[in-house]
Amino acid sequence: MMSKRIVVLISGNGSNLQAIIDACEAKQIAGDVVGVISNKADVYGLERAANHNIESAVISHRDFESREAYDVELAHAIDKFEADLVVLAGFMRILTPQFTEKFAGRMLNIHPSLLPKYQGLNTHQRAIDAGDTEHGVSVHFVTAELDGGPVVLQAKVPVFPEDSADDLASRVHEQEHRIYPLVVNWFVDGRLSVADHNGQQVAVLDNNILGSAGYSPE
Ligand code: NHR
Ligand code: GAR
Repeated sequence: MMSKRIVVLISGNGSNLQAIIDACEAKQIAGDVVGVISNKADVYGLERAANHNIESAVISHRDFESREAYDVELAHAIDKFEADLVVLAGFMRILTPQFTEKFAGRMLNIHPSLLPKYQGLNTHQRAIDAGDTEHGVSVHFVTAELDGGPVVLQAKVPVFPEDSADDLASRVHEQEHRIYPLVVNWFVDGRLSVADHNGQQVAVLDNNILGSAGYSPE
């Protein structure tokens, strides 16, 4: 089978990008990161791409009058890379329904909470403020509904009483770097897809419909 073409969208550090690049190079993912697109210039994730001779582009949202116009340009850039899969890895711009429709079923996001808890931003602080003893991360398909698409896999971490949001974020990050390459590999291997089930979008892995927590043991 032809190796799949992966395009990663970032806004910052790109440690998840790095985990996916490393997994591709180690042949743990039967694909290649062929392009990286950032909405911000001068972020470290762009350097990571350059270090691996991966083409990158900066498309700044500031150069566009509307979200729609921005997303048209973003979609065009992704199409130029002939992407099979679009991976959001710390990408911080909300995407329009036209964009999510175009890449439906082939766009993943990693969100730092146990969805459906804490959609949106500042998830670690919100988990601490709520007194949660358990927190985590979710990989999900991207739909028009922000952080609302079908969950594929979650990982949990404990929250300790003295944790700062940064402590918790770094504990979650370790899990992110384990689960995101795994899910990307399921997709490129053709084991993972989205289906309509009685009018509901669901994630399907090896012909099994995944529940609201995705493929998570227990
Ligand atoms: N777009 C759609 N339509 N659906 C999703 O599920 C998306 C998405 C775009 C990004 C990532 C998401 C996250 O994992 C993501 C999922 C940015 C914001 C946000 O409020 C919220 C959620 C996510 C990403 N962004 C502000 C905006 O106005 C800008 C914030 C900033 O620049 O710092 O776009 O958490
Ligand atoms: C990750 O923790 C990811 O879950 C989160 O941003 C971080 C990016 O880190 N994503 C969001 O908050 C999306 N709104 P990275 O740039 O080092 O991969």
